[in-house]
Parts: sequence; C-alpha cells; structure tokens
Amino acid sequence: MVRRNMKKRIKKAALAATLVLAAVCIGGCGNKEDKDSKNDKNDSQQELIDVGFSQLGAESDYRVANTESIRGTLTKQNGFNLSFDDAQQKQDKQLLAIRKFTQQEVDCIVLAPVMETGWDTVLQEAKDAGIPVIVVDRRVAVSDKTLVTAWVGSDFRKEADIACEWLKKYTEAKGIAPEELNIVDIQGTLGATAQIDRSNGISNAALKYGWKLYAQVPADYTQAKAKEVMAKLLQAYSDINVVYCENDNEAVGVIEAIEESGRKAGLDIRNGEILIISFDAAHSGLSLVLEGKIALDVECNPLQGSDIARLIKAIKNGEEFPKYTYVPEQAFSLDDTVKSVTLEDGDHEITILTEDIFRNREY
Ligand code: GYE
Repeated sequence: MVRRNMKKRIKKAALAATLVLAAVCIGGCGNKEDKDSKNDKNDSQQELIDVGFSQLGAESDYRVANTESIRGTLTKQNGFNLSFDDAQQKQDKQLLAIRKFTQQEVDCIVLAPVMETGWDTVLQEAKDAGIPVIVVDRRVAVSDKTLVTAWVGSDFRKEADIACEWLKKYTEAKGIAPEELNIVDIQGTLGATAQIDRSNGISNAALKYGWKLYAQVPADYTQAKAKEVMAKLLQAYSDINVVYCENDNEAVGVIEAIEESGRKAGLDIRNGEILIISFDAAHSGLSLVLEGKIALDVECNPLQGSDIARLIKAIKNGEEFPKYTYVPEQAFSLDDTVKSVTLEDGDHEITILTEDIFRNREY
C-alpha cells in the first residue's frame, strides 16, 4: 500500500508537470458517442484509472441521467475504477468527498459542484497532491483558474437567452404587448451556475423588453418545492400568465399547482392559459411539451460520460485536451409559430417536437 502510494506520487508529480503543457483551449467539442471510450480499451493488462466522482445529488431527472451517463462510461471494462459519492445537495458533503479522494490518491477527481463558491481550499489540496480535477455541469468560481484542469457542461446563459428570445417572438406574433406579460421565475438552487445564468437571462430580458417580472423565487430544482412556491404565487398574483421554470421537475410541480388552482397551462395567454417555459428537455418535460402544457423546453444535456472519459485518458497520457467542452443542445416546442431565434452567435433553430423525436431521445 505504502509502496503503491509512493509510486502513484511519483506518477502524479510527472502528470502535474505535463498538465500545464497539455491543457489547450480549442473551444467546444461535441458529445461523441459512448462508442469512442469503449473502443479504446486494450487495458486488460493495464492498470485501471482510479477516478473519484463527487455528484451533487439526485434532485432532478437531469441529475439522474447525468449520474447514469458518467457511471455507465467510467466502467472497469472501459479502463476505470470509479468511486462514486452522492452529496445530497450539500456542499459540506462534497468537500468531504473531495478530501477523501485526495487522501486516497485517485488519478483524477470529477466534481459536479452544487454551487459556484467555496472550492478554493479543497481544490488547492487536490492540486498540491498532483490530482487533476475535471469539473462537470455547473462551474466553480475559484481565484486560481489552474485549480480546474478541464470542464464539461452547458452554456446556461445561452439556454436562457434562447428561451427569452422565443418568448419575445412568440408573443409578438400573437399580438401580445410586452407590458401584458406578467412573469414569475421559479429559480433553481441559489448560487448554482445554472440558476445564476438562467435567472439573469430572464431578468435582463424583462428589463430590456418591458415585461413585468413579478417575482423570482427559489425552489431547489425539485417538483415538491416548486409546487408549494407556485401555489403561493398564484394566490399573491391573480394575473400571472407566464412561468419561467428553471428545470423540468419544477415545471411538473408548477403545472400541478396551476391545475389545482383551477387554471390551465397552455399557450393561449389571451384565453387565460398560463404559458410555461422550462429547461432540461428530460423525458418528463418533453412529455408535457407533447401535451401542450409546456410551451418551450430548452435542452440541458446531461450525457457527459464519453467526453469525461476521453478527457481523463488524454490527461493521463499527457495528450492535448480542450479546457472547456460544451455539450450540444436544442430547444423544443410543439408550436411552430417561432421557427428560430437569433442570438449574438447566430441563429438557433426551434425543434418542433414529434412523437418520433420524443421516442428516440436517450434520456
Ligand atoms: O438543469 C437541473 C439540475 O445544473 C444543469 O441542475 C444543472 C441543473 C439542471 O438539477 O435539472
């Protein structure tokens, strides 16, 4: 054991040196199929790569799919020996898990952080031990950028901007004036990157376009909390006509609250329906798009396993790797009033959801 750790330490010192040379930012690279990571196994005689994965929780369908994607790819068969830790949405538990992985001298730590701040010390400890850290999904706000070896995840601000531009175009097409929109934002876990970027997206758009944003209330990305919060909002504001839900599980809870209050979720604002916007495009969300209850669902892609596996191997082998990898995403609606929206980086098509597309989705 002692000798193994010594050997690992020497390997890590060499790795830490090559990391600095190897990290190159070559922009986003797509989510290649899991095949890739499976193909490059010839590792039967090779040592498995020890990976510690600190997952923030199991609060949503996105999260469950994200865990499955990563656990399903970092398998022994693919050359990995994975230790998994579920922090149940508690940062303290994630800090403990990272310290444990550092003490175990794993070859790589994968961290899906519950919030942005508070990581400097533990990540410095991992770096001092020569352990590369791959952050996935949300981001960490650290003063020393080299504490993060690489990152894989989504552009949450772009997701939000697509949603807001769609709302602008849709309501314009229906002849609804900006000041007629009475919006509430059901926020995610406060301090999480996805929450910060999605909340900023809607508050900026409301300001820019003259929409009324009645309230922004956190609901921790869960169905139960969102239902509770929405029931109160419906009592406080009788003329809400748009709900911006920061994930699908929240949208499910919000729709329950709307229906229990005697109102309807749908696209016909003029006839008293409440228009729902959501994020993730998980199975639960897309089935509500098909039912016409969610107007627009912007995908947040949890399938990051193959990108992560590829990164770990590149880091280990001292090969070049991208510092930031963005997973591909699209936006879905049943309604074809808005065919595409234009952001600074160009046009983004809105996918008109069909039964076929729905059935063939991976999560
Ligand atoms: O949208 C939500 C989840 O950080 C992208 O976290 C993630 C968000 C996702 O629980 O469903």
